[in-house]
Amino acid sequence: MRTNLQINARRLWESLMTTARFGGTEKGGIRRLALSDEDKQVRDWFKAECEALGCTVTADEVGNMFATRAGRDNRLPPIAMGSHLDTQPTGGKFDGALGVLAALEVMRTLHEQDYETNAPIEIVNWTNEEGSRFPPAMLASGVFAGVFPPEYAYERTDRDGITFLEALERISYRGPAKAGDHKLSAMFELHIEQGPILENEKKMIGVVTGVQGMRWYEITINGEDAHTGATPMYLRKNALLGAAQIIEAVDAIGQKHQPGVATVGLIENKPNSRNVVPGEVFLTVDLRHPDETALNDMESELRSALECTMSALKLAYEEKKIWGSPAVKFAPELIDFVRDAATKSGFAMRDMVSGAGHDAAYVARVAPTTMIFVPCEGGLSHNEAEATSSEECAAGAQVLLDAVIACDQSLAK
Ligand code: HGY
Ligand code: MN
Ligand code: MN
Repeated sequence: MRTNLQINARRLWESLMTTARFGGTEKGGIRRLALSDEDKQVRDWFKAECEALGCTVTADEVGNMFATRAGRDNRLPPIAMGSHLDTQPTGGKFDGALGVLAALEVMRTLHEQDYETNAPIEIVNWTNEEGSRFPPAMLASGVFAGVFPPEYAYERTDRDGITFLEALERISYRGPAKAGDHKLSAMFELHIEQGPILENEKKMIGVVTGVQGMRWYEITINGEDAHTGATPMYLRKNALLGAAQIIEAVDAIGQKHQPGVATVGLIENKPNSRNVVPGEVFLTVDLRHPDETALNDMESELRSALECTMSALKLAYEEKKIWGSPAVKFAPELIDFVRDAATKSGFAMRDMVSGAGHDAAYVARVAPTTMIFVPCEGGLSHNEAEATSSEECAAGAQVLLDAVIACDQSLAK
């Protein structure tokens, strides 16, 4: 039984623009760090919108939010549509928000059309997907998938020393349910591509088949604070010079291993005074590649670059791999629902592997999972200028709706 339910593009766009005000920045982006006051504002708004549709809204022990709409057979685990509402410090309006708000639009459409599904349908807002405030990324979906114990999440601290648990309790989103006790029949995540492929190829839908492997490292370089005027060049132990050479080396590793990527994104220089030779630098490294063996090569090249750079400059250093998420393949049967849904609406599509990390990468460990991409302008993301059109958001939401209904009908057989 096929349906012709149509999502409401204008209503979806309005919700995207309304919620963009929670943490909205001068330049038109969003600063809505995980478990911040702005995150609480959007969570409260989301909860009220879902309850207005008759959904029950709960939170688990790490703040993951579940808005559930009953179906005919509520013994079945829900079919979920999830993403995240937290953003980068200079994030855009669509990264994460599109997936949650398109899911809300699907829920609104089912509700107003009085369409009864067989299985319960659920929207999930995963806590702290970005990992910008509380590293690593995808932290709470990782707890849900059994990758991390909740205590690991609780003790993660931001750069001001505030713990995840303190922030979670402060916004009153620590729920009673154990993360992961909540089974899912399936999860679909709609997301902007955050890269240029769909736009360059004029494709509306990305049929995402998996996510590349990702690893994060934290490096502390120790030299010696010294006077910039009185200390001769040959006597210096300049930690910032060591950092500069490592930044170059990391970029060279990325260039050499394309389509892999390698980035130093966060750096803290101490004492960061114009007339002190820096004695200490903290920096982070992000390595990614679709192939685990290549990722291993990149990692060992990083370690040998550290070794020779630091000994040549007489610097001490400490390197710690704080996170690794291996390459993931999504569920073929869900990928087919996405393909069929895009075909039904006549959208041009192409298969692709996600360059960015997503909660779907962890949820795929405990439930059949897949993703849907739509283009974003210039492939730009993690940037306040991130943009996409109402038409593209609506296309993604329509494919999400049709894929979820097809999944529900298939499970009912
Ligand atoms: O890092 C990532 O890929 C994601 O945006 N958190
Ligand atoms: Mn995201
Ligand atoms: Mn992101």
